[in-house]
Amino acid sequence: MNGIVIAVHRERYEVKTEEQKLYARLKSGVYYNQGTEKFPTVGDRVELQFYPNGDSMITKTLERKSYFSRQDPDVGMGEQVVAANFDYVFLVMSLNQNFNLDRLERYLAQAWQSGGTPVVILTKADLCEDLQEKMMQVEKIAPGVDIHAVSSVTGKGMEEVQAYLKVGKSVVLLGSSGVGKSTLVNVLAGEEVMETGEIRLADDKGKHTTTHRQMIELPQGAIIIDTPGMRELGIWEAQDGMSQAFSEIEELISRCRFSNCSHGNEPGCAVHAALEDGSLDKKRWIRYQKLEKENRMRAARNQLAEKRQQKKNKCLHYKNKYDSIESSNV
Ligand SMILES: Nc1nc2c(ncn2[C@@H]2O[C@H](COP(=O)(O)OP(=O)(O)O)[C@@H](O)[C@H]2O)c(=O)[nH]1
Ligand SMILES: [Mg+2]
Ligand SMILES: [Zn+2]
Repeated sequence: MNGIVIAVHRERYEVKTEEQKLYARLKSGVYYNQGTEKFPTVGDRVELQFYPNGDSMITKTLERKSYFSRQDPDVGMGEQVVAANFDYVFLVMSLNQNFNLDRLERYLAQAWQSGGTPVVILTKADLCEDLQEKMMQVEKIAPGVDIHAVSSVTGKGMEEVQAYLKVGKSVVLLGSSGVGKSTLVNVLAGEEVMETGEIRLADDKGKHTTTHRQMIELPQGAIIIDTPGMRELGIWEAQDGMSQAFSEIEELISRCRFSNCSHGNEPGCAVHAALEDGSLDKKRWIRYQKLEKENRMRAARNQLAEKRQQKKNKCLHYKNKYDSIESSNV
């Protein structure tokens, strides 16, 4: 039987199959011990053995078309996937205090990396006095990406966003707390499907309102994925994502005369020329270099961590072997 993971509790998974919703656990030999199956997350398609009288068993995680990962908060555990198989990544940023192009640029690289299609949603348009100017700034750093300005108060832009929410499509929401993600989803749904900031303030127990509903089905048939982990994406490597987010820069670099050009004072440097004639914004170039460097350092760090983990696994493997020899000698 196949199903989709719609929520992850500690060791229990809520899975939706064609017929029903059920609880399942991971089959131990496949996932733990010497097992190599990838741990499922929200949005994952899984194979399972159905047990009518208790928790079913997940036996396989099917291949993902897109996913987001972060560094596992548990030290040495490596990458943790937090959402899978979505079509769009809504990068939600408000047009007032939260407006920050640097952060959006980072999110864009990660969104491209994930395999989903990024869409920039600028919220609280009703509070913005220089919408044209801000839209232009975003267009500059998000080449090839759809950008929508919306307001949950006036309804501006809602029709444009509805166009993504077709049956069978799924959307991951990415954006800081307070930018209006929940309010937006509620307006799109036409009903209260997510808790918003105001309600949380009203019952004054904001810290405890961790909802287990991580996948929300909208009346129009699309699915919204909102996982707490998404907000603190300590970025994993985003090398491919960088290339797409900064495609115009990568294009320039490919035209430098020397393939190992450092874009300093070498002759024939296309980056240098573009900076000179103003077709490449100096600030964007600086941010690109910064992100590139971060990425390289992260890759090196991850490689090191992976090596350590492999070594640890090896030790564990020998220890287990030794233990089993010991016990068979008894
Ligand atoms: N003026 C204005 N306020 C909004 C809009 N969308 C959300 N808000 C307010 O922003 C606050 C945070 O909204 P919420 O949806 O909970 O943000 P979330 O943390 O991103 O889910 C709430 O007080 C909302 O009423 C909007 O389009 N315009
Ligand atoms: Mg919210
Ligand atoms: Zn160059």
